[in-house]
Amino acid sequence: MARIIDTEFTGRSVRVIGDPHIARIFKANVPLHRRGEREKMVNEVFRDVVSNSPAEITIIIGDLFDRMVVPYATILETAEVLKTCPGKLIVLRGNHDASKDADIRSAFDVLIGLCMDTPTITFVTETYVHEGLGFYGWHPFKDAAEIAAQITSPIDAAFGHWDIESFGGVNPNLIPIDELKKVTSKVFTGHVHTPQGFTVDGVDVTVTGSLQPYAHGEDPELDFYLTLTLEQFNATPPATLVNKYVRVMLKENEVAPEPIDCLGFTTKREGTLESTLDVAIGEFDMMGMFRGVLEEAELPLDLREKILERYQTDIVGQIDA
Ligand SMILES: [Mn+2]
Repeated sequence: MARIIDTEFTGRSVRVIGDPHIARIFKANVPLHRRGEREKMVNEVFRDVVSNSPAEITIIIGDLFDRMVVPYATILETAEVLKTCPGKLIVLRGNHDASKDADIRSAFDVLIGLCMDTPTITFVTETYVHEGLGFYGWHPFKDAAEIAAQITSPIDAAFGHWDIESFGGVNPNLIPIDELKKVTSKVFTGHVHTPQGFTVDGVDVTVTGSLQPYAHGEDPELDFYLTLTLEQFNATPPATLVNKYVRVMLKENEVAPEPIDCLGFTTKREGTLESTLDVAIGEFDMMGMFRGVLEEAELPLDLREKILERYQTDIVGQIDA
């Protein structure tokens, strides 16, 4: 399900949309004939939550794009979707939307240019205050506390793209509670992909979660990503797994099952790192390398698939035969 929050602040309706990661490529462990499906699904959900937002203020909480550079068509389509938003649209910059290399212009920067003719859309690269709500963009060269200090008047809520924990050492993107608590007691953040909420120093923090879960470990609702023991896997009708990513945990002497028709399939042996070797031997390294090269060259997904399919049927098929 889409991770969006529909709420209200002193009479203004607000929709918060979790990290969309448009143009994300789902390829790890995805069967060849299912490639591209999830990408399409993410695009459709994104269009739906933006175009049909019931709110006066719709907020995209960062990481609109999955990476710095995406195909031209994707930027154009995204601009078109943003312009369908019925009310005011505020888009925060996330860490995936800007580079720490000052010379690089990202897809996000191009998108800002494309939307300049639409005054109802605001992109937030530092800070912005709108009708008593405070917005904080991710910044490649300024830390979160420095950005947060720019807003000094009380606000009904703060919206940012912050980490919620430090992983040792200095984390410049750690949620700047000390600064935020001076101006509000209600905070929303993207960046962390698993929805959750907590209170710290009297500040209510809501983590929207990404628009959809994008990996095992981001999906407590089990909408897409399932981790099963071999026993559970064998007891589950394969038809119920067709639109799931399935990870089968294997005990030491269990044999990896054959892949089934699903969005993604992988096995993991207890106490080891994730491994697809058991099941991916058929497409071994050449396919992976080939796919990587095509992706780097930014060929359109359907063309990529055609080339890979030709390779698979004409070359690998011949060798196998
Ligand atoms: Mn993100």
